[in-house]
Amino acid sequence: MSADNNLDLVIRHADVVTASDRFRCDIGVRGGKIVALGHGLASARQEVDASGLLALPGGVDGHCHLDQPMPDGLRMADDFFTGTRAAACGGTTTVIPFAAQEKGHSLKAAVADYHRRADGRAVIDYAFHLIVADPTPAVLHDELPALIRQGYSSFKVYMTYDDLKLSDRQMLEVLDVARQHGALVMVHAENADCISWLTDRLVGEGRIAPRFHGLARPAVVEREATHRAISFAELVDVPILIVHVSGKEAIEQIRWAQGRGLKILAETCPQYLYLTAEDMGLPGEDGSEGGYEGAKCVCSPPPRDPENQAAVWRALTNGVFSVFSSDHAPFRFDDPHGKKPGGKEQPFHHIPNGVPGIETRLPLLFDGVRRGLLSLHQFVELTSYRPARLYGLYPRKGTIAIGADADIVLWDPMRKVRIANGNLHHAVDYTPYEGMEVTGWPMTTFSRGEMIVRNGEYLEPSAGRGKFLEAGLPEL
Ligand code: DUC
Ligand code: ZN
Ligand code: ZN
Repeated sequence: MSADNNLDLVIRHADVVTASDRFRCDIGVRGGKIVALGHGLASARQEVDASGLLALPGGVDGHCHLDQPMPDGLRMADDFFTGTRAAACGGTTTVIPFAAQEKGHSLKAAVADYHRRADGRAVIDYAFHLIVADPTPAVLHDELPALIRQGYSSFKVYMTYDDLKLSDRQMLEVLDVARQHGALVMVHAENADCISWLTDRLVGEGRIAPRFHGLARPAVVEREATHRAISFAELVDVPILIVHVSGKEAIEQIRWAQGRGLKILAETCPQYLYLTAEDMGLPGEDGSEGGYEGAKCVCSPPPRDPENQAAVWRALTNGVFSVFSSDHAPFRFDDPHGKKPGGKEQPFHHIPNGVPGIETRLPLLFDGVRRGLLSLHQFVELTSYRPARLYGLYPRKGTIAIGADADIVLWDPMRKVRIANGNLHHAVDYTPYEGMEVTGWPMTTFSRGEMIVRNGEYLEPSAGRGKFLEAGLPEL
């Protein structure tokens, strides 16, 4: 092989898997891009042997929360540095967290603030979704159209949470803007009034332990809102994506809509495959209502039961879901700014919602490949290719192809790992998956051709090397 200074990096003997293909080749990288796929490529400044490993497109985590401003003295544990570090160690090379509008404030200001939080901190590339919490005429007619043109082409709306929720009328108005401009709306589908009525009743009865969070948000509450969101999308004639779907009843609504030819996309997350309502607090032996440890698994929608977990796995197998994201929402457990607001154990409705999972997302789903529930191609499709397309980042992200960014993960499909928080790279003091054993782990991660994790070791690339990605319009 002749020396060829043109290539910065060659990954030799790669067993490349994309959403559609599998082939063996060397991967040549120059200037952060894949420039050659072939056999016997000329030697490069850096040579890596990928024998025995899969070469996958780096993961695209299309739903995670990093350094998002929080009300009431709460604080997310992960900022753009620790969050993207953990993502990279988990085989993810692009994250898409949320620039969240506060009611009474402009959306543009939220985006500017969020850039300040990301600048100089991220170690992998990132785009932003928007959260539209106050769709005033100025937001609908000026800010949103301008932001879509500037590379923010997806936005989330909430049907619950007092500080975020939209009325049905507001939902329709936001969906209409998305239709006119080709953007994608992500919907958090839970019925706010049902939740507040159930919460008041539970609290009135003194049923306030973390596990009652699940009883305040039963499946029917998610099912009703899912159906309503689908109806709005049909009325406005625009695709939507229902995020963090937790189980059978919401899945039935989505399948029903898809069967009618509506473009209803859906996302699920690791917590709905691996956690159940019991994780929010088993009754104690003395019949007490479960301890505060259950707060670690409080998220919305809540984890349900094994039958629902099986339904979520089936829907992944059958193509009901387009994307698999972490919904990483990092609150420390033993922390007055986290799961113990004000330093005290709190009634369930004052526990910040969310679980960490940015680093464990890919290994937890890969277990479905080992169990024969998903093909390798489905795994790549759900975790990288489809999120890249839906959020306007393809073909720069989401595949291994000439011209794409060299965001590549060398994956050991046989490696057994027992998940332990001590080995993770986020800034949260727990993982809800502690002690679970998975087979398959990301060994080496390249971001735009730079090796940032080697054999599981984080190489401490410079914070701020991660670039902001202007998203194009969604490709559905
Ligand atoms: N639910 C959300 O809607 N967002 C963050 C985490 C959660 O549990
Ligand atoms: Zn949500
Ligand atoms: Zn979320």
